[in-house]
Order: sequence, then structure tokens, then C-alpha cells
Amino acid sequence: MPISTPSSSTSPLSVWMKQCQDQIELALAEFLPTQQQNPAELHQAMRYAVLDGGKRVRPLLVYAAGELFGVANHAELTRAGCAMEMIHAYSLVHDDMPCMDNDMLRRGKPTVHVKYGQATALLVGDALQAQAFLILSEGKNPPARQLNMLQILAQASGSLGMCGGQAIDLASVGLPLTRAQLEQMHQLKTGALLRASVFLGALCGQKADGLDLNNTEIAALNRYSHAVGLAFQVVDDILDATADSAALGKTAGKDAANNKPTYVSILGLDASRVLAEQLRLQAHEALSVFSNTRRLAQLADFIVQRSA
Ligand code: GRG
Repeated sequence: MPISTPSSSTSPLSVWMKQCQDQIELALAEFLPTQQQNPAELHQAMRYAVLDGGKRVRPLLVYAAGELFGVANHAELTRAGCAMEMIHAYSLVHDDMPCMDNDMLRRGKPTVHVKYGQATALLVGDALQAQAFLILSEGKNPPARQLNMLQILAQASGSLGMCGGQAIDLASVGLPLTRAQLEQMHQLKTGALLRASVFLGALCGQKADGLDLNNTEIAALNRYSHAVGLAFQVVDDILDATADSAALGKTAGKDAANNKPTYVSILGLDASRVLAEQLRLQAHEALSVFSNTRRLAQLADFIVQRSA
């Protein structure tokens, strides 16, 4: 697979993002079974779910965190970014199904179950999850590090991470959640994968001394991930309430329609915007223990200032 290195930390964010996104698109296309391979329809649907869409925020966090720790092997960052994106894509496919959010539009296209049927959509999610762990397990990092990365991805995806957050979400419909309960739900549902992206990137970036991350670095990355994870969701709630479906590429206004507790419903629009800005600043502050933090700082800005 041709692996190009996204340009150095001096290029504008938009240029760097485009290079990373292109690299991820190329690698995802390689890491997924071809659409001719049997069972062809399942493989077509997997490729439909993953390719040609999305902002690729999780792989961008992997690249940015890798850069922070002086990447030795760019291919390993790309591999980890693809594993993160496959887990994310699986969650979107399942989340859109009638038993969950029952949505028709995702990334500007009909959802997977609308195009391929519910049974295939269920299998697409299952198969993408397995494929994510398969490709990550084939990485060339030192074995102990490789195992640690697999554990991080498993924890972030499972019942104490994303799936657990989804379970709390489903149980919360129509209930008056406190702000703390809302935060806990989102830290699991959305924040866990964003945090895992940061840590996978940091772990495959080779530290100059070859040692593992120290406690100060782990604490700082946790603070950054916490702020960015929450900011992502606050902005998601703001966009759901203010943007239209064409701009979002998914159905807008669903939270209110489904009587779901959100930052906008609990705090109101203005206070939610203030909170997003506070979290952006917290993310910047968390990075102060490092040097070469430009990309992670810029991604915090992007996550808060995005319009889709
Ligand atoms: C097992 C049946 C079954 C379902 C599991 C795990 C799960 C369902 C759902 C996870 C919850 C979920 C979809 C969280 C993601 C929330 C979110 C903000 C998604 C949008 O992410 P973006 O904006 O999307 O990064 P793009 O399209 O840009 O990648």
C-alpha cells in the first residue's frame, strides 16, 4: 500500500487534514475485503458504510497524537486510524437501524439498512468490528505495545465504553438527566473512541527515549481527550438543533423529535456555546506539558468550530 507522510506541522490545518483524509481513504479501501470477494453483498455494504464519507476525526486524532510523540512509522498510525474509523463506522450503521435511532440519512447517503436491508446492516457492523481488531493486530509495533493498543480499542468500544454509553442513551429517552449524567453518557458514547484515538496515536509514535508514556503525559492526554470528547458532543447537540440535514449529511433535529436530553435542552443554546468554548480552552491547557502540540490544538479548535 502506498503510504505517504502527511506534510510537516508547518502546513495549514486544511492541507494537513486533506492529506490525512486521503491517506485514510486509500488505506481503508485496502484494508477492507474487495467487493468481488464472497459474500459480495456483505463486502459491498461494508465498503459503502466506510468509504467516501465522514470527517475522519478519529484518524486525525491518531495522526496528531502520533506527531506529538515523534512518529517513527507512519504506516502504523494509518493502520490505527483505520481501525478507529472501522469501529466508528460500525457504530453509525447500528445506531441508524430501526431498533436504535431509525435514521434514513448518513454522510449524505441512504443509511446501510435502507440500501441493503436490516440483516445485512447488522452483519456489516459485526464484520467491521472484527475487521478493526484484525487490522490493528497485524501492526508492527513492539508486541507489548501492540497488545496494549488492542486492549485500549476493546475497552473503548465495549460495555464500559461506547456500547455502555449507547445503553445509557437508550435508557434516558424522555428522562430529565442531570448535567453530570449527560456528561457521563457522552464520555462513554462518544468520548471513549476519541480518547482511544489519542492514545493509539501516542502509543505508536516512538518516544525519543523509547520508554512508555509517563504518568504526566497520560494525565495530560486524558485531560485533553476528556475536554475534546465533551466538546465534540456539545457541538453535536448545537448542530442538531441549528443546522439543516443537507449541511449535516444526517437528519437534523432528531434529538428534540425523539425527546432526548441534550446540552441544548439542559443548558440552552447560548450556554452550550459558552461551554464548547470553555472546553476548547481546557483542551489547549491540557497540552501545555508538551511541545509540538500544534495539530492536537488545531483539532480541538476544528471540533468546536466545525459546521457539520
Ligand atoms: C450493537 C445494535 C448495536 C448497536 C450499537 C454502539 C452503538 C450502537 C452506537 C454508538 C453510539 C454512536 C453512534 C455514537 C456516535 C455519536 C456521534 C457524534 C456520531 C457522529 O460522529 P462524526 O460527526 O461522524 O465524527 P462522521 O460521519 O463525520 O464520521
